[in-house]
Amino acid sequence: MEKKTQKNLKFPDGFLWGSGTSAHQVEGHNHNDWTEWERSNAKRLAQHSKKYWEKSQHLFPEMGLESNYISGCACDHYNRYEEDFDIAKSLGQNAHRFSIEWSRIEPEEGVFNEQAIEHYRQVIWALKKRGIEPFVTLWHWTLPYWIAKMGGWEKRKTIDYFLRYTEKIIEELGDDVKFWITLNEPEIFSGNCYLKGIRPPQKKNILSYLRVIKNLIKAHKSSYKIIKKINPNSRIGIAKNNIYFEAYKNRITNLFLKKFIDWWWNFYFLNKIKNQQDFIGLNYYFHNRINKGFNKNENKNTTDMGWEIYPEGIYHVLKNLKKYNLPIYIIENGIADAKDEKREKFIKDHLYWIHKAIKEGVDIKGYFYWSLLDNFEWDKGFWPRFGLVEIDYQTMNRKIRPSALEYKKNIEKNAIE
Ligand code: GCO
Repeated sequence: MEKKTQKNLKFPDGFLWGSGTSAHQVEGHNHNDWTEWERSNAKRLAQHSKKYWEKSQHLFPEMGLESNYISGCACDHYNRYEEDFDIAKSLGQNAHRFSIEWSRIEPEEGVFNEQAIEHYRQVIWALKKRGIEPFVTLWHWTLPYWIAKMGGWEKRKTIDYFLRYTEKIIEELGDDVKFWITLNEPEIFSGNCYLKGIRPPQKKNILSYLRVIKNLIKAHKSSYKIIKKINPNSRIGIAKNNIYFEAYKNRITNLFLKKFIDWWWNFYFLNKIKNQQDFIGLNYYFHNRINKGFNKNENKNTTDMGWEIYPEGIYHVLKNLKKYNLPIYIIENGIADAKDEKREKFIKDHLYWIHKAIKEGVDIKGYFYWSLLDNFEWDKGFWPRFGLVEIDYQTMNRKIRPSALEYKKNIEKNAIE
């Protein structure tokens, strides 16, 4: 009888495999606009969770506690990065994304903290020593408190501050880093902070929202130029959260809405910076079947946070990015899954669709699972568990989840089965 052979789907040679974190979510002991906001909002968020997350309350009782919403010492990654990178290496990873915390670098206006810069130099070297390629984000949502007090991204002055900070970082660390991500998810940031008003500074003002987007575009373009001037060989992009939008039942109004929102959410920012990026950093989490402006997803399978799991969406999103003719790195894709029941399949299914896009000519060069560690999930706090590595927040012990070992098998084979 003929033996059934399993087919391996190979990824391109030199494909980067990694995972990511962001400073505020893992480092601990920061002082920035978020830590201030956490202090004054923890109580409200704890109370709100009791209603909003009623059904998952018993699974994650910590969501009802104020302490869940205070980043505090987070994962103590600021002190334990060597241990964490040892884990990443043991999991076969050859790339890692992290962010530099601006509030540590410039705690007061114009005052740069050399010790903090030295810290990140050590972090970068720690990665390189382990054969791990650093992807460094300059701004992952948190601001030095003095900038936030002055009006944050609504003010044009913040662009100048960002450029001065960029210049300092690139002069100091530029020689050791090839891949830079200037900004993380401008749409999610501006939408949550200036339109929905659920994250600091909690505004609900369309003009502020538009102003912030405009300033972020400007900030990226100018910082791109600064980085290139100092280090022409560096590769620069942003982290772009794209959503797979569909029109429910292909109804005409839904199609029209889909077209508009696709343009605004997925492409507007990228179009504006199309001459100032060397790669596209894609973050993929969401699918949205639009019906009269509302979301009509089937939600057959969801994460601990109730987000629909829809791996096929990443394929469509990738195909739609092909028109930019740039290399694409998937720099975030992940799942909150405390029991680690769905993560292995989640990763494999997404890799399957990514592979299909590669086969059809999309130039995809890397995949970074979000996240290496369980961490502080912004206004949700610590209860959502995204990590390949589980953190015990009492002891700070790290424990590798079984799905991480499955991911490792893919990395070692540079393939999925
Ligand atoms: C984001 C952020 C991450 C989140 C992750 C899960 O891109 O939204 O970069 O900080 O933790 O996306 O929500």
